[in-house]
Amino acid sequence: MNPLYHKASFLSSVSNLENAPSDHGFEVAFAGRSNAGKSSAINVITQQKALARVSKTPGRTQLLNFFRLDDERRLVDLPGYGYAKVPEGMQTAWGAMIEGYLSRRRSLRGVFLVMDIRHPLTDFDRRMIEWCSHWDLPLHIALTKADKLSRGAALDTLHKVGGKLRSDYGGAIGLQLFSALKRIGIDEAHAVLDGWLASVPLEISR
Ligand SMILES: Nc1nc2c(ncn2[C@@H]2O[C@H](COP(=O)(O)OP(=O)(O)OP(=O)(O)O)[C@@H](O)[C@H]2O)c(=O)[nH]1
Ligand SMILES: [Mg+2]
Repeated sequence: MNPLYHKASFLSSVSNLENAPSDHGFEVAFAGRSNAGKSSAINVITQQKALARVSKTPGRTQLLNFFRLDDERRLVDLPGYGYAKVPEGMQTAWGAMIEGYLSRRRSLRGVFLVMDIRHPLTDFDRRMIEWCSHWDLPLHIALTKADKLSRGAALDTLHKVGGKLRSDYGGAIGLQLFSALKRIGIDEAHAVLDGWLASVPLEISR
């Protein structure tokens, strides 16, 4: 594993883009439905138990949470979408904030979209995929909680979702199995993030 990830530290939580950290360098955003497992994915990818807050109550992360990897690189935990109990006004505000972030954030190098393998490609996921394609943002999808299915069923879902992505959006979207609990797909996720973040020399470890 690139030592960069293990050095991740909390930078800031913001409720609007104006307060986000300076927009330089390279950033990867973790997006997905509420409760899909975004924060858990960030923790296991950075090998830290509680960097991003994991919650049993969906819809808790309403802020953009920035994590610093080094002076030039960050991970961002985006607020989860599509939680039914969130009032409609808040859903609209969510959409505006995410859309603003995706369209204006110049350091954004890619979107890591987390989908619960048992509920892939919801309407909200599709909206996110369309936004990414609209703004030419590289997109990679992790089907997480793969531990909830047998290996065979997980692979079956992987192939079905892959087929749908190809037929609906063409071939440019990465797709993998993932589990924060059983640590499935961590190397694959690191390789994707390395590709998006490693366009400048790695910070020399001190
Ligand atoms: N079995 C299993 N449970 C997981 C996995 N990843 C996350 N969970 C659980 O799913 C729930 C939600 O996880 P979070 O990481 O908080 O999800 P989130 O997408 O950040 O949710 P919000 O911040 O509310 O949008 C928690 O109870 C986690 O423990 C996984 O790979 N396997
Ligand atoms: Mg979260």
